[in-house]
Amino acid sequence: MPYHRATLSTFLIDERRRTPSFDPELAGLIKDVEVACKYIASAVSRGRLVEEKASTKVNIQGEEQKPLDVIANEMVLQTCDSTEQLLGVVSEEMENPYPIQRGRNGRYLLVYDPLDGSSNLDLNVTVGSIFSVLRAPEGAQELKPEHFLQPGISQVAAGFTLYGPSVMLVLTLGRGVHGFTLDREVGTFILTHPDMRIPEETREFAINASNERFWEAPVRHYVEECKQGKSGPRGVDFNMRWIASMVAEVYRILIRGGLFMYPRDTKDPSKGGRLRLLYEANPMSLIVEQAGGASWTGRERILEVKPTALHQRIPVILGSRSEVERLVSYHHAYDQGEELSFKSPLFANRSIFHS
Ligand code: AFP
Repeated sequence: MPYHRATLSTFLIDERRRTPSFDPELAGLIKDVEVACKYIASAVSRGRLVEEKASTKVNIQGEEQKPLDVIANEMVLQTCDSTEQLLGVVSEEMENPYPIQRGRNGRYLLVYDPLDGSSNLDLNVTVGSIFSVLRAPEGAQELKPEHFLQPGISQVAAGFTLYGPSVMLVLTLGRGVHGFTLDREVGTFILTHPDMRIPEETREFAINASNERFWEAPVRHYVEECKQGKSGPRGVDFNMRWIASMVAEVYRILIRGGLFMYPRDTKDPSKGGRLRLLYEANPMSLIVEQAGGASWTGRERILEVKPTALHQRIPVILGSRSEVERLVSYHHAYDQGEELSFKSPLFANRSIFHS
């Protein structure tokens, strides 16, 4: 029994010792998010046993909600409703921001996707929650949607949970990435994965290949190279993965390295991508960068993108740094009018970062 290991609570106390500027109010807020995640973990593990209690509709994303999407969203709202540190919250499941009544002087904002990958629930596949914490504008007392439109580099904390064979919480406070496993018997998150680093050497990539006809040339080219394996320009065999649950994909990348792509495509050009900038791309990009990886749209570093709308979507290419850089260099070359061909010297071993 690992009695000597840090819990999330002792980790947050230690963080205050290690980093004097660390705000104890932020620690309190993270503890409330932890509680919400435990409630959601419990509901997810009960599956159909709790599902009939929720009424669903089509959400702001135009997607049919699952009962557990609604239950998880309610659990975050109810847990955070008395969080004085919070001015307000926005959720992937709600059209408008939700002001916290007791948080009129709250210095923080919470952004969350209560149940990512919920289309997998019927299959009993790993799903999770994603969250991001931003600073509220100084002196703001009335919550406004534009308060949340901050670039990802402004996040003060980000994390996600996994509701899988074990329940995990992965957290960054902007100083590395740490993984905690829920000891269900005592109801405590234990630090099991300190200082997570994305392995650089990788032979895996993840993309929904059914969208291939809608991809841009650089992505098609990258995937084709990987598929050619040993006999292609990369000279090694790759494995392809697709769980359709971003939390599970990003966790795999933290453990085994690799590339995750939901790139720009022509399927519905009005959307500008599949994944949500505030609820998915920004928190995951902070985690990936803090673990030594990279996260780009293909043309821009995601954390530097200034959001223009709460539910904005964006292309995402994240994972092991050298693979992201390779694919970004292909976008760059393509935009410069260079030929995308395996015969071209561009595809030997070049990147715009290390030419
Ligand atoms: P849901 O939460 O609606 O299941 O969406 C999950 C997600 O945003 C992300 O977690 C997956 O990577 C992606 O969508 C899966 O998309 P596909 O439907 O194209 O597989």
